[in-house]
Amino acid sequence: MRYPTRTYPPFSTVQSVPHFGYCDEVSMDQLVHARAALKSAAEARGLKFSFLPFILKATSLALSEFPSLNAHVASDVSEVVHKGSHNIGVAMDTPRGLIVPNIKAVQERSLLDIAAELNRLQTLASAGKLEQADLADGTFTLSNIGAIGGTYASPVLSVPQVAIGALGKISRVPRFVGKTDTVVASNIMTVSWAADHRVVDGATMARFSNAWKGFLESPVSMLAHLR
Ligand code: CAO
Repeated sequence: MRYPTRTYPPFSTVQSVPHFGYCDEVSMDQLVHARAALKSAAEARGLKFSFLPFILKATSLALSEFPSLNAHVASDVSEVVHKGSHNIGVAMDTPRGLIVPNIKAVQERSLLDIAAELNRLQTLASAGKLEQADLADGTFTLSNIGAIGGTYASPVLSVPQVAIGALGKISRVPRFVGKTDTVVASNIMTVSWAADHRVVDGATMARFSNAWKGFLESPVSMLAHLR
C-alpha cells in the first residue's frame, strides 16, 4: 500500500540547519483555573476548549515582544523576513498521520476565536479535508505532544520558519513554594524549543520563553494586552 508523503522540506534541508534546543517547565496552576472558568462559556458556543487557545495567545503575545522568532529565513541565509502576522502552526495527530495546519493572525483573535479555529482545523484534519490555504504560510509552530504523553521532546524545525516549540504533558508533581521549604502539588508542563542558530541566539530564545511562560503562569497578565 502506498501512502502520500507530507508536504515537508527534504530531511537534508532540515538537518543542514544548525539548531539548538532550550527547555523549561511552566506552572499551569493558574491556567487550570482560568480554563475551568471559561470552559462552559466556550461549550455554550459549541466549542471544545482545551489549554491550547491560551498557549497560542501567549505565544502570539511573546512573539510581539520578539518578532525575530516569527520569521522565515532564506535557505542561503541571505535574508530573514520578520512576518507581520502570527500564523501559528499546530501539529495534529490524525488517522492519516501528522499534519500541521496553522491558525492565521493569532494576534488579532480572541481566545474563543482561537478555540473555534482550532476546532475547525482539527475536524478537517481528522477527516483529511484540510485545504492548502490552511497548511500554507505558517510562521511559527507548536506541537502539543503532551496531549498524548511525554515530558521533553526534540522538535524538528519547520523550515523556513526559525523556531518551534513542543509541549509536554501537564503533570501533577511536588514543587517548593518560592524560596520556602513548603512543598505543594503543582500542575507542571514542560516546553522544548528548537531554533535556527544561524539567525536566533540562545539568549533571545530564553527571553522569549520567559515572556511566554510569564503569560501562562499568570494568565491575568494577558488582559493587559486586550485591545
Ligand atoms: N497535558 C495534559 N493534558 C492535555 C495536554 C497536555 N499537554 N494537551 C491536551 N490535554 C488534554 C486536554 O485538556 C483534553 O482534556 P479534557 O478532555 O479534560 O478537556 C484532552 O487532553 C484532549 O485534548 P485534545 O488533544 O483534544 O486538544 P488540544 O487542543 O489540547 O490538542 C491537538 C489538539 C490536535 C494538538 C492534539 O490532539 C494532537 O494531535 N497532539 C499531538 C501532536 C503531535 O503529534 N505532535 C508530534 C509532532 S512530531 O511527529
